[in-house]
Amino acid sequence: EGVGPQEYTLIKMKVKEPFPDKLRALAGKNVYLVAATLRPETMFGQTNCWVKPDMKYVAVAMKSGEVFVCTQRAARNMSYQEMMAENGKFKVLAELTGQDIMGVALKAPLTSYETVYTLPMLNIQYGKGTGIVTSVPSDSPDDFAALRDLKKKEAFREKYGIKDHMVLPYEPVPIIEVPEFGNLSAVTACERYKVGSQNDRDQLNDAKEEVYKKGFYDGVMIVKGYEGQKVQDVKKPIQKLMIGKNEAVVYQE
Ligand code: A2H
Repeated sequence: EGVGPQEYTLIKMKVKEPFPDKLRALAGKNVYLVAATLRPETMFGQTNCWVKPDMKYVAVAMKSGEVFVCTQRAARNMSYQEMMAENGKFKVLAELTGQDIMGVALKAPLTSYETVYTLPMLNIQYGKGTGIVTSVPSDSPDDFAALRDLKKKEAFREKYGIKDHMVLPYEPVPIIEVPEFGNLSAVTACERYKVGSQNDRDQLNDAKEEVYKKGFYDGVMIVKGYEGQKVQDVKKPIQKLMIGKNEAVVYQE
């Protein structure tokens, strides 16, 4: 990683009832899967949440009375950022794996989908962010490739207990126009770099690099209320909007 701290926006994806077994004792509380993103302005295009099936997560008590689900590493970092009752300490309410929360229904901010589901992604790293990633297949090649894998392969869905209705109705949403890439830049980039699946790491890295730079410098919003505004100019205001509605928090590492 580079010098100095990296700032992420943590998107609070609210767990809907009924809670899965491992979270059942927390019923009645506000429980969130918290996803670390560098692209808060893309949250209009969320279609699902990613967790790694065999990764270990914890549900921790926040100062606010809410419960966050993330890696233990991220919980520790949060405890030094004034997010828990006592600095440097965190209270684990439940320990779980990604598989334990697979298929869970969530309410995510800004997206037009009323419910999004928790789905498997195999390339999530433990040592970055919260270990939970929100999915924007219109603008993230990783997300598009992983969602397409699930849509194409029934056996892949079955392996992780994912029902068709959690995946098949969800399509990339046009939210940002990028010159030469159109309004679904990740889809275009995956075609150009011949990304066949989420395991094509070299092709994906090329696709990501190009689309990420172009999107940031030349991307223009097409979402209602932000039409014609540059991505660079709306990133902070959209982050602030979600923070103001208690739908996001800033997190550093
Ligand atoms: B980004 P950086 Cl639309 N493992 O959010 C793998 N990937 C992770 C992760 C983890 N533990 N934690 C976060 N990420 C993803 C949106 C997005 C992102 C778009 C386009 C590009 C993009 C929606 N997914 O990232 O290594 C998250 O995906 C391209 C870099 O810290 C997060 O932002 O630079 C980004 O990677 C953080 O990666």
